[in-house]
Amino acid sequence: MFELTPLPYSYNALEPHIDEATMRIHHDKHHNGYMTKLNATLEAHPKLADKSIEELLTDLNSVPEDIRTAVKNNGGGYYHHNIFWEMMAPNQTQVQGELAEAIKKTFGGFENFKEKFTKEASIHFASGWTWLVKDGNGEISILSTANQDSPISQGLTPIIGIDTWEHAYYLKYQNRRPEYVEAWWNVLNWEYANRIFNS
Ligand code: MN3
Repeated sequence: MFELTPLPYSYNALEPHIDEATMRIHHDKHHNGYMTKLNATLEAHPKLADKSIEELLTDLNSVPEDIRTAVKNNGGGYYHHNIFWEMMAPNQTQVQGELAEAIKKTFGGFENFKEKFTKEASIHFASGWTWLVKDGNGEISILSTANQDSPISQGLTPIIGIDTWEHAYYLKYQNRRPEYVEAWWNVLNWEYANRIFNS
């Protein structure tokens, strides 16, 4: 059975950028909902019970066809929120070392990267996510995915990512998604991103 881990900080820790009410509903209702449905889906398949969520999503073809879509959607939703909370932090951190170098090399500088990513996340026409991902060769790129489709199902490692489902921002920002994306940069956990990039 998969479990819901508490947020690594308090519900109001990301204020004023991400508000407490949104964090409470997002974690306790939405994230919890994906987990509950995932567990219900896997109940009839005890053979899958020993697998980690990463293993399930990395190799969706090994998941029985009758539950594959449910695992992709609810497993993706469960996993993405696990890492989304880790990708944010109340204290300001900075991109460093090799990840900073890779961003410079790939996008011509941090500001260019930020602009490109912000634009992509702001216009992504779907309930989904926008990510910075790393491929098997250590190359990085910006990737948007629909629904809860996971970069790890494509063999890519998410380094940072933003939830662009309306439930992630609508209480505070309503239809102003670009404002939410701008605010999110203030709570990015670059220590996490640096660590994942180097792993
Ligand atoms: Mn969400």
